[in-house]
Amino acid sequence: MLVARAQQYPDRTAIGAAEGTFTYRDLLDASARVAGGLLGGQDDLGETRVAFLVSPGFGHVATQWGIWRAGGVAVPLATSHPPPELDYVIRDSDAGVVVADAELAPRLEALRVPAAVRRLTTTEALAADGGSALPEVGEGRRAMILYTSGTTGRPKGVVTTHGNLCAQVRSLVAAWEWSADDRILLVLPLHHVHGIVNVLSCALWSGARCDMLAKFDAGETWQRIARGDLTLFMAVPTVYHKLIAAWDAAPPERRREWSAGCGRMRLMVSGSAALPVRTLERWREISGHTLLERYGMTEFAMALSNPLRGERRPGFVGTPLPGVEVRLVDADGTPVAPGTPGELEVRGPGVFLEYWRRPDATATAFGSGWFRTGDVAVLENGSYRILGRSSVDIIKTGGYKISALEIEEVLRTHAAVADCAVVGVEDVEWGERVCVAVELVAASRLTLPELQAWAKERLAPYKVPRALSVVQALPRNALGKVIKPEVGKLFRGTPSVDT
Ligand code: MCA
Ligand code: AMP
Repeated sequence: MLVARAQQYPDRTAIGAAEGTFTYRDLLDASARVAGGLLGGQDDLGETRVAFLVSPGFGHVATQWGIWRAGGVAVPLATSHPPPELDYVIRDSDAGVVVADAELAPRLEALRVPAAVRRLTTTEALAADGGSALPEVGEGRRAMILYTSGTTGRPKGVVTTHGNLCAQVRSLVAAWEWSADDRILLVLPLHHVHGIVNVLSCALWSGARCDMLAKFDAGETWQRIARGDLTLFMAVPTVYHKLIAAWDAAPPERRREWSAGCGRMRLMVSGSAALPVRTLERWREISGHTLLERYGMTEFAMALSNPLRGERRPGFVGTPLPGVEVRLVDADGTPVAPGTPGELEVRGPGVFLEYWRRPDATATAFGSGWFRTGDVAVLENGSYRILGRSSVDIIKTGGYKISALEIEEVLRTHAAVADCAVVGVEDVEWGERVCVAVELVAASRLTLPELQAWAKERLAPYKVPRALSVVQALPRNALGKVIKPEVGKLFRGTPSVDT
């Protein structure tokens, strides 16, 4: 569908990036070449997983579209991830091909990628013949796998079909009234839904323009906003927090230019984690915008949103988006009355197909036919409010969802760690920060910088602990289970330490 729509406005600008500006015709041509390179004479990739390590920019989008046009399943790899995390995604998705930017390709050398996996650089893929016949790819076919942390084991692959993606994009385009005249700045990573669906795909579906930064930077983001040509901005609360800090530190003349740039936009959106009311209020003072807060999850993209027009209630995430049904249920799965908290369940054409090669996890998540989110919410005066999660082991930091158990498993392999417990501790900037309490192996020593340096080689940067407490014994209940709220108390009031 994206391709068919792009053919209607070939001369409009699709992407603005460090490498230049590119029209929809450029994107159609480049993605056809990538598709030809991936096909290498075959008719159809037939849902082969294609993992790709490509920096945000035109090459990334051309690769993503090229994979889809060749009938493959797109598996984005995070440019911030260390080798073990990349290795896990490539192996778990059982990728048949790995595409990487020439300058990022050496990172793959360090991995134990099976010899049968084909490797291609983006330069090679883009140099292929764009004239190959491309397959018809139906809506029911698998399109993408994104990795998400859960309450058990390692991250799971969330499989969305082309039909799911279409439904997710259509819903947001309708609710937030995207048009070809929109222009958005992408500052979020491209291995998660917020950047991929809400920003990039909605823009390209609409014939709009998406300008991309290689990486979020508060000063650069403000300069782009100040130019006054953006109509939309979407980010996680931590990004707004950082933009506020940069504004507060800027001289008055610059503040005026930056705020004026916000005044030219039609909508600014926050999501992926709870937006603190204080951040919403401060942002309103600076920008004149009441941030539109919405609620989503990798498994279905967006479900609830405050209105584009009408009152946006601080602390609330609004009502179901077009095409989305939600309900709140008690522990037995029985729907609860308005005003009573319950677990949020979601149903609709945007809800994912399955967890990749995990039929048990898929069956559990869809026990009742509805998808169980694990989030607890309440309906008050016609609007939903997220109260928290049913599991203490899911942490949201900087908008990233991570699993305490996964981090603990890695840290337990450190020679000095006899046992450990990871918790998310509330933090004004990051939402939560990752903290760890450790029982040491006899006669060992461990400092936070040592642990961080060691962890950085094994875990994504946002999973690395920011505080360490060495304890004689972890607090446990009568059954020997660690009492996480007690662990959390060890860190109240301690400053976070960057790595
Ligand atoms: C980085 N640092 C941290 C964290 N991450 N400190 C505490 N907690 C963290 N989580 C430290 C680094 O160690 C570093 O310190 C300094 O901050 C800057 O690191 P850097 O990586 O450059 O950070 P950044 O670029 O400023 O990153 C902040 C960020 C990023 C832009 C907010 O975290 C981000 O892109 N988050 C968005 C994730 C996202 O897209 N989530 C959506 C998932 P030092 O300088 O000392 O080394 S999808 C989803 O949730 C659903 C579908 C939904 O509803 O949207
Ligand atoms: P992810 O798995 O990265 O897609 O993250 C999804 C989770 O982010 C949800 O299950 C929620 O816990 C959280 N989340 C997303 N948006 C919001 C929001 N506006 N308020 C509170 N939590 C949110």
